[in-house]
Amino acid sequence: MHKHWDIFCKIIDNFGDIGVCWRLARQLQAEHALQVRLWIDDPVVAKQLIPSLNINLQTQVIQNISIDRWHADTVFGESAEVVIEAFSGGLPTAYLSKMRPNTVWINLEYLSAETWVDSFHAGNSKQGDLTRHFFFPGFTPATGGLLREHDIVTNNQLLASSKPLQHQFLDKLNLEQHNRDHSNRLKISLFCYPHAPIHALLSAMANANQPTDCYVPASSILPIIAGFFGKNSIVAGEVLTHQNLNLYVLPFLSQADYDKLLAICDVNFVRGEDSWVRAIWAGKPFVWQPYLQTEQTHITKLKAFLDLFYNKFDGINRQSTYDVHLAWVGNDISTGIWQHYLNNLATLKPLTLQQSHALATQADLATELVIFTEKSSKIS
Ligand code: TRH
Repeated sequence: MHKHWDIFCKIIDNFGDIGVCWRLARQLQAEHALQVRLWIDDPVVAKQLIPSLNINLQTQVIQNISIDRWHADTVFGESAEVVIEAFSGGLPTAYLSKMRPNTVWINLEYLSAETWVDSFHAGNSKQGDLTRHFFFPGFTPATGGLLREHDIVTNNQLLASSKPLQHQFLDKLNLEQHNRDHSNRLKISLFCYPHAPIHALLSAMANANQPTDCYVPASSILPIIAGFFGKNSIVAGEVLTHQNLNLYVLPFLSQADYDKLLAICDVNFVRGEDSWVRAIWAGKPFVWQPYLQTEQTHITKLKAFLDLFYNKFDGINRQSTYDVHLAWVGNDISTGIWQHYLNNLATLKPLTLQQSHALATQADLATELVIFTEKSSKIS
C-alpha cells in the first residue's frame, strides 16, 4: 500500500481547483489513513477555502495535511510514492527530476458526464522513464467516480429531515429569526458566474407566485445583485426585498457549512465542478452552470450531464429541468420558465433524491484512486 501522497494544486482561477484538492487531501487522510502533502501555488486563494491557512508560512499542518507552497524555484526533497497532478496543472521540473519509474504519477482530470470519458479513463502515456496516468472522475462505474465523503449523503438527509438541526444551522448564520417568520417560503441558494442572467433570475423569483428566500454566499456576483436592488454595493448580513423575493447576503461559507446550506434549500444554483457535485449529494433539485469554455464546449458538457442525470425523469419533469438549465446558460431566464420549473418542484424533489442515492452506490473518487494506484504501480 502506498502511504505517501503528494497533491500538486495549481490554482488556475476561482475556487474549484483548491476546493477539489483540499477535499480530496482530507478524504485520503481521514478515510484511507494516508500521509498527504498538498502543494499549493497561490496561498491567498487557498485561504478562502482553508481559513486557518497562514499565507506567510512555507509549510504547515492543518487537519493532518501538510500544506506546502511551491513555485518555479522550489527545491524539493524526495518525491512521494504517489503524485497527483491536479487538472493538468503541470509538475515543477525540479520535482519531476526526483520522481522514479515506480512513482505513481496521476493526472486528475476535470469532471465531465460526456460518454467518451468511460474509454479515456485510466489511460497513460510515457514521459521518459516515467508513466503519467490519466484519471477521469465521472458518473459511471467505468470512470474514477465522484468525490464523496462516506457520511455526506446520510448527514445531508439527517439535516434535511430535522427541523431542530436546521434551526441550529440557521441560527449560526443569523437567519433563524427570519426563518421562524417565513418558514413556508421557498429556500434557494445562489452561487454562479457573474455572466449568468442574474437580474432576469431575480426578477423571475420576485414575480413568481411562490414567496422565495434566496441565500447568496458572498462572491464576485454581489455587485450585480446590488444593481438589481438599485444599490452600489452590498455586504454579508444585508437582507434585500423586492415583491415576492427576499434575498439574504451570506458570508462566503466554510465547505462544511456550504454543504449544509445546500441540504436545507429547496433549489440550489451551483457552478463549476465542486459545488455541482455537492448539489448532487444534497439531493435537492439544482441548476448547474458549467464553467464557460470556448467553442460552446460547456454547452456540450451541460447537455451530456442533463442526458445522464435526468434520463429517468418523465417527460414534463425532464423538459422543465432542461428548459431552466438552457435558459440559465443561454442568458435569458423568463418568469414563465422559472414558474414552470417551480410548478414541477414537488415531483422533481423525490426524483433528484433518487438519482443522488443511485450515484452514491458507486465507489467514490478517493477510494477509486487508492485502488487505481495499487493497480497502476504494477504497470509503471
Ligand atoms: O469556483 P469554481 O468556478 O471553480 C472551478 C474553477 O474555476 C476551475 O478552474 C474550473 O475549471 C472549474 O470550476 C470547472 O466552482 P466550484 O468548482 O464549484 O468551486 C467552488 C468551491 O467553493 C467549492 O469547493 C465549494 C466552495 N464554496 C465554499 O466553500 N463556500 C461558499 O460559500 C461557496 C459559495 C462555495
